[in-house]
Amino acid sequence: MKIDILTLFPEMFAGPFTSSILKRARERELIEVNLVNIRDFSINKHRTVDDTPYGGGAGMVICPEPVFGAVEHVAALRGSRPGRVVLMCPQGRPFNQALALDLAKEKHLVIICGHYEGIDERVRENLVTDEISIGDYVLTGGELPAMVVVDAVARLIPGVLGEFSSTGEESFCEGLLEYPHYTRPREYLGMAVPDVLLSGHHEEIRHWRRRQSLLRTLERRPELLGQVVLTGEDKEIIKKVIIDLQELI
Ligand code: 4GM
Repeated sequence: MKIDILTLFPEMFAGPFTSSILKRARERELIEVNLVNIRDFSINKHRTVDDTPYGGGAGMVICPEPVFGAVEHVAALRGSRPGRVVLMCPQGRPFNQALALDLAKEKHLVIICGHYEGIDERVRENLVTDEISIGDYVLTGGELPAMVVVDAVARLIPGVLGEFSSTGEESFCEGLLEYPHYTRPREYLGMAVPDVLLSGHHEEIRHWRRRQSLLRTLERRPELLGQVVLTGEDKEIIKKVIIDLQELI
């Protein structure tokens, strides 16, 4: 996958993209990340990219010309229009695992990182295909959100996590939260690993993990359960939880 990131601060991406799994994915050419400085497409000699808002008010707005120029540049570089042009912004659609899976199908992504009070509306209307938010909070720029999206998408590309790993067994893939994990030692400061995990009974372990996933989801994120297809086993587990709870009242 080719990812072009349009930003005023390309240096911010150095850490995450030159470490760990994203570094390896780039080395193996499973992803190609190209950082484009929006300032290089400024149309004035002072290299400015922002201006005061029409109608007045505080703050600055990113002008349309440098952003259109930067998108034209990446389209020419790639030889075609990008599949999706994403704008990271607090008003966007909430980012989640389903959207990451959808974006992971694309051959070419463009991500625009805004700043200041925002970006000229004509960029949104004519260039952007997807406005995405990583959460209900405002940041100083779209760079950290872009890194979050690239990380979540890249790990879904075959080969990025290694040849045999699966991205399917963990939180959100099935819509449930993940079960607890343990490794050695068997006992640490008096805290023991649950016996069932040491039992070697694969079926019991699978059932325990499923139950833990359901309990965690019920307790922490009950709204997620509305979107999950529950199996017969799941329904039995939940019924039993309800009966156990009723005994307490
Ligand atoms: C306004 C318009 C994204 C502000 C475009 C970006 C939070 C998020 C910005 C922009 C951002 C988010 C920059 N803050 N919640 N600030 O995903 O890029």
